[in-house]
Amino acid sequence: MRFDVLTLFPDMFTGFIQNSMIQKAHEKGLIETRIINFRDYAFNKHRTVDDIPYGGGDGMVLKPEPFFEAIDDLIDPNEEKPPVLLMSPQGERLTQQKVNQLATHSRLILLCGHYAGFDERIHQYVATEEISIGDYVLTGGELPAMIIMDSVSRQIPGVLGNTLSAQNDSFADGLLEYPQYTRPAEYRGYQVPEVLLSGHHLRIEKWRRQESLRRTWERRPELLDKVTLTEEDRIFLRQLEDQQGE
Ligand code: 4FV
Repeated sequence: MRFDVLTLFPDMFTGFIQNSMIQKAHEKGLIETRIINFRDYAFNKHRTVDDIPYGGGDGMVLKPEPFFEAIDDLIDPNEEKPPVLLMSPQGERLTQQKVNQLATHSRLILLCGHYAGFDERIHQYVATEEISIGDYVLTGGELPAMIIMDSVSRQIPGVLGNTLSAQNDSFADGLLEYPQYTRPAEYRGYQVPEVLLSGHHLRIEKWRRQESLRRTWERRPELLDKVTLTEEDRIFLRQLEDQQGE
């Protein structure tokens, strides 16, 4: 997977790329990242990348030229155009399903905005899709870009060491993850659930499924509509409903 990131603040990515799983994935050659300062494509006298909004209003808008020039330079017209993702609060909400879909591509171009946002012609004629990481306003698109790079990289085979597999992640089966425990079995009087100490894998697996169902039912019930439930799952959820009714 190759990430090309267009940003005004390349240094924000240094720490992210030079640490933990992302760094190892680069060393293994599983992912490659190019951080491009799109001011390098501002060919006007003062290399300005933003300007006042037509029609007035506060804040500055990112000019179209640097993005059109950068994309012309980054994409060879003879090759298939990779997804050009524009981070913005107006975008499609990022979900694990979307992450898995993005991870099927060999290259992603990420546009990081700033100020009051992008000239609309960048949305329309440069970006192929818009992604939002949540209904709140950030100062820039860099953090959303890192979130996409991190979550997509986890889906690249070989990126997660063998100890960890994306299959066990939250949302991998559409449910919230079950509670996790590690040593010591008792700390300040707080016990690890006995079933996890039993070594009885079938009982542990059942407990974990039920705890995922319980947690999802309590915190994100809307997710249950999208999950394939077994008859056993339905019986357990009905018990929770009945208990709540008592
Ligand atoms: C954002 C979000 C976000 C808006 C103006 C940066 C800021 C500036 N991006 N999900 N929420 N972007 O707030 O993706 O462009």
